[in-house]
Formats: sequence, C-alpha cells, structure tokens
Amino acid sequence: MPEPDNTFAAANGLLHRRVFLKTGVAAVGLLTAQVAAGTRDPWMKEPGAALGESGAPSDHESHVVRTGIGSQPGTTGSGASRTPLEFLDGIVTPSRLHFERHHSGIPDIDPARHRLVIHGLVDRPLSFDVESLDRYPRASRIQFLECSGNSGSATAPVAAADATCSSIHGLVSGSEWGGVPLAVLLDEAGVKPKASWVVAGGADAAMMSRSIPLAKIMDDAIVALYQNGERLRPANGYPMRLFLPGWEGNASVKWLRSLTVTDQPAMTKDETSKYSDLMHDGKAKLFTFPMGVKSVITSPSPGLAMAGSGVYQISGIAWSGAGSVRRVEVSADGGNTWAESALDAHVLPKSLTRFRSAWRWDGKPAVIMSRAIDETGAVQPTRVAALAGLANFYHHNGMQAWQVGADGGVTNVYV
Ligand SMILES: Nc1nc2c(c(=O)[nH]1)N[C@H]1C(S)=C(S)[C@@H](COP(=O)(O)O)O[C@H]1N2
Ligand SMILES: [Mo]
Repeated sequence: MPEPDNTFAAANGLLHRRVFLKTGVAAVGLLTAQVAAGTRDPWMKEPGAALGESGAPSDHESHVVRTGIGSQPGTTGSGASRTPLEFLDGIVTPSRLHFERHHSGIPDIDPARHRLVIHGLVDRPLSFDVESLDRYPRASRIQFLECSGNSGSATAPVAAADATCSSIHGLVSGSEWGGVPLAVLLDEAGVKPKASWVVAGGADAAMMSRSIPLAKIMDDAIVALYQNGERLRPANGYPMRLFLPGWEGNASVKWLRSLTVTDQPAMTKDETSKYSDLMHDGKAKLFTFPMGVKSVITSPSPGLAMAGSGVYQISGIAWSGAGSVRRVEVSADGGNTWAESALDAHVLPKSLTRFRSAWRWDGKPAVIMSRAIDETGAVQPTRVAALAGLANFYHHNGMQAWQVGADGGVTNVYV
C-alpha cells in the first residue's frame, strides 16, 4: 500500500521527503481580486530601465550583503567578511558575496606584471603569467571554500543570543573555480624524485605561505583563474590563486606567486603561529587540512521570522572535505528523531549540497537541527562530541541547533 504523501517521517511535524519531491504543500496565497480583475501595477504601465554594462541585484534585495566585516585592531588589514547564507539558495555563492579572509588587505595586482614561479626540486624552473596559463588545459571545480575558523564562535561556552547563520557559519562559500591543474604544470617542470612538499607563497603584503603535500598538488589542486565564469575577484585572489578542494581555506593561497618544491614542510609563520590545532594536552596538531563533514539550516534561521503555524520549507547546505554528501537528516525535536532530507540535483564531491525538508509547524516552540553524512560514512558530530577533541576554535563541525519560538522568532541555541 503506498503511503499518503503527507506521511510524517519524524516527530514534531517533519514530513517525508517525498512531500518535497512530488507535491505542493498548500502554503501559497489565494488569487487576489486585484490580479483576477487584471489591474496593472505601475511597472506595467511604462517601459522599464535601460540596458547596462554590468548587472546589480534588485534594490529590494539591498539587505543581501556580506556581514561581520571587520579588521582585527593592531594588524595591517587582517580581517574577514562573511557570506549572508540565510539569504541565499542553491550551491553557488554569487562572487560579490563570497566570504573574504585576508591577512594584509587586498593587493591591487597588475596582471601584466604578475608572475607565478615554480622552482626548487624541479628539473626546469618555470615562470607563468596569466596569458601563458590561459593556453593550458582547464579544469572546472564546483566546490566549497571554508575557513578553518568557520563556526568557531559556536565553541563559546554560552550560545550568543544575537548570532545569525552568517555570523556563525558565513566563512564558507561555493563557486565554480576554473583553472589549470597543477599536475600539468609540475609535470612540465619535472619534479625530482625526492620531492614531497610544495610551499605556496602569495603576492600580498602578508606574503602568506603554506606547505602543501605534493600528493595533494598532483591529485586535484588547480591554479584558479576564473570564479563563476569571470576572472577571479580581487578579494578572492586576482589574477590567480591556489585552490585545494576540500581543504581548509588558508591553504588555498591567494594572489599565488611562487610554488617551491621541497622535501619537507617549510614551517612558515602561517602554519606555526596559527593554523595548527591546539589539543587539550597542550600539544598541537599540524597540517590538519581536510574540512570535516558539516551542515547547517540556513532557513529558517535567526532574522527570518516565521509567520504562524503551517507548512514551511527547512533548507540548508551540507558539505564534506572527504567527498560527496551522501545524506542529510533534519530534526524538529532537538535531535531526538530524524527525517531524511531531499537533496537538490547537484550532489558534487567537496561541494556545497542543498537539502530541503517540508515541516508542518504547529506554532509551538521547537528546536530544529541538521546532520550530514558523507560518502565515507562520516557523520557530523553533535556540538558536544565535536568539542571534546579540540581545545581551540578551528575545524569546529558540530551540529547547529536553532530555537523556533512560539512567536516565530528564531535564535541560536545549544542542545
Ligand atoms: N595570499 C594570501 N592567501 C590567502 C589568505 C591571505 O591572507 N593571503 N588568506 C587565507 C585564508 S585564512 C582563507 S580562509 C582563504 C579565504 O579565501 P577568500 O578570501 O577567497 O574567501 O584565503 C587564504 N589565502
Ligand atoms: Mo581562513
């Protein structure tokens, strides 16, 4: 016997994912008398605006901007801005809203003068400019970039009442990155047999540098030249950046200037003073590159109030540095029962993946949360379990819970 389409899949109103895939949920408004009578709104009465060279969002979307923009005091422009996850859908972040993280501001690089040098333990040291890289084979990667400090504020002992999805989790974005596979360039340079690391250096005033295992460089690393179909934005590495799929953002060196092939890591300032993970026993883990399996509900979330009981869409993003997301589950009772979410069509490795569930909210207080499971079987941990391992805020991938109040307001909560 087929089950009816409104089958509940978990407690407190979570509907079977089939509801999302196959049926409407009767959440729409009724046809108004105005539309029925054929009344024309003002914008239908005269021609609209002229054509333009470059598009911009509707004035009605002016609230959709990066958040938490801030430089750390006493630094030479070290700071971050965050992607407004709660106002976005899909798996690709518009380039203008990609999060930013810089250690010394955004350099204004002249592509005609910029060079990428590959040297060290190679047979033939090589130098490339943008024009020469444009002649090489191209690879496209629709993948996420996440700062290892993302979600770090969720490690605080008390849940911040004014936190939003972007203020906690907005240091992750998704793009189509287009560029040249590094394996092609290193093969041309001729890597010497004893080589095992590559030290990547940036052309910003911070001269950010990271040591990367040669195996990763040869596996799926690219020198990215394009972001969502256009040249990289200056903030994201124009004219070229290293892009390391699934790995912590700081290793994807922007404004890439040098790749030095070595037989050991360089222990640069950027991988010893930070981007190493202090443990409870006082020792630090070095080179913790892959980002863990993770998800967050972007809607409903703080700032997106719910207007009374009824059927709502719970939607969010899931990702894993280990590969594809296999499954996402959503709970509406604080993690006691779980229902499988529907995934949007594009389930790509090391990419943001969009999930959706239908929820019949009864208007009473509820705690909603999500958990992701990746293709290796790794399950996103609870917040408490995630914190047990680390003594600092890097690489936090615990579950995020949102408290829905009887008034429809949504707040950050720990369970
Ligand atoms: N040259 C250089 N590369 C850099 C950085 C930097 O400050 N300088 N910041 C790193 C950090 S910490 C992160 S999280 C990512 C952020 O990339 P985005 O600004 O394109 O989001 O770039 C990394 N690459
Ligand atoms: Mo970062």
